[in-house]
Amino acid sequence: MTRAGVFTIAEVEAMTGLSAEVLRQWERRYGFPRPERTPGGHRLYRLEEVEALKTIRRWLEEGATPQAAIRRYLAQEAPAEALDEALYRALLEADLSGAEALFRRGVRLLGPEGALGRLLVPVLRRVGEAWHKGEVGVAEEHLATTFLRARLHELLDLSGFPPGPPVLVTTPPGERHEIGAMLVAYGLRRRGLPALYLGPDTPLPDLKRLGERLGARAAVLSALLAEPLRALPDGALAGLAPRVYLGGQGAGPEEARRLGARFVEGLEALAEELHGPEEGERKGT
Ligand code: B12
Repeated sequence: MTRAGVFTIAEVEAMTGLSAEVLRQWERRYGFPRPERTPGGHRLYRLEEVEALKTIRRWLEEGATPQAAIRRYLAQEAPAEALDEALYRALLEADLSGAEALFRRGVRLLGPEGALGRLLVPVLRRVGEAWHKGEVGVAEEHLATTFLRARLHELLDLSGFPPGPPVLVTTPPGERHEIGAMLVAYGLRRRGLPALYLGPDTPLPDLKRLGERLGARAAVLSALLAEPLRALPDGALAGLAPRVYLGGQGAGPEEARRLGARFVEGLEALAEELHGPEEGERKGT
């Protein structure tokens, strides 16, 4: 044994009966096990991984394939840190039931907001970045994004809809990145606000009409790109609802002011503003 609780590949071979070649192949193909490396590049396995490999070995003997056995282990017992790698791989291999089990485990271990922030968003960014670099095809990116968006939708549906004048959440015209807006809607609902997620890219006159019809308390727009905002004329967002907020990476305080909206940096600040009285009410008018 090299040091307490850490084992070399030869030791793992002896303890589990799995050959070094199989261990390296699984690491490459399935992202599990994930040994650390010595400065010289030698693999070092933790005790929990060795125990997991023994369990997986038992399932193989019972007739499971390596892929199914590893997914089963990850979905049932893996620590939270191993989930994003496993979910990423499951999605790229179109193993949707494996991906579902991994996401559910994430929700159990991290709670819904933790699973969104620490699992769903990092995996989505990774798939998208791989697509932008041409490492992953459009079809794979669509499948993964559709799956992740559906999980987020599911959580949004389960989060309940508090009573009161709704907060309309969407993205500006021309902006198709919608996950930020969905996360904002979810976060607001968790904070007791009746956020209605409309989908992305809503034409502004339609947004205004719906707001008027429903007596909305506010409209919230999420902008990941700066260009769609720049394309809007001065004051384009003013009067869409009694209060209009703009946030996301593509937005900033100056652009928000030019467009007639208030810039908000984060979810907590937005929820606080929305729970508070309107400016007119604050002054007692
Ligand atoms: C997924 C993705 C897509 C998907 C979107 C799917 C969907 N239905 O949403 C698809 C494939 C459609 C897509 C398309 C494009 N994309 Co894209 N995409 C991404 C990717 C990988 C992830 C974006 C995402 O969803 N992030 C997750 C969310 C949660 O993060 P977020 O938006 O930053 O939100 C956080 C905060 O900002 C905050 N927040 C967000 N909104 C709000 C609002 C308020 C009020 C508040 C308080 C907070 C808040 O909450 C979140 C908490 O973490 C990014 C890469 C990246 N690293 O971000 C590129 C990226 C954004 N895309 C990019 C580009 C260039 C494009 C395209 C132009 C590509 C093309 N040539 O067609 C198109 C544009 C489409 C359009 N017109 O909108 C660039 C943008 C570069 C730039 N800054 O200008 C990026 C950065 C990739 C890159 N490295 O080049 N994309």
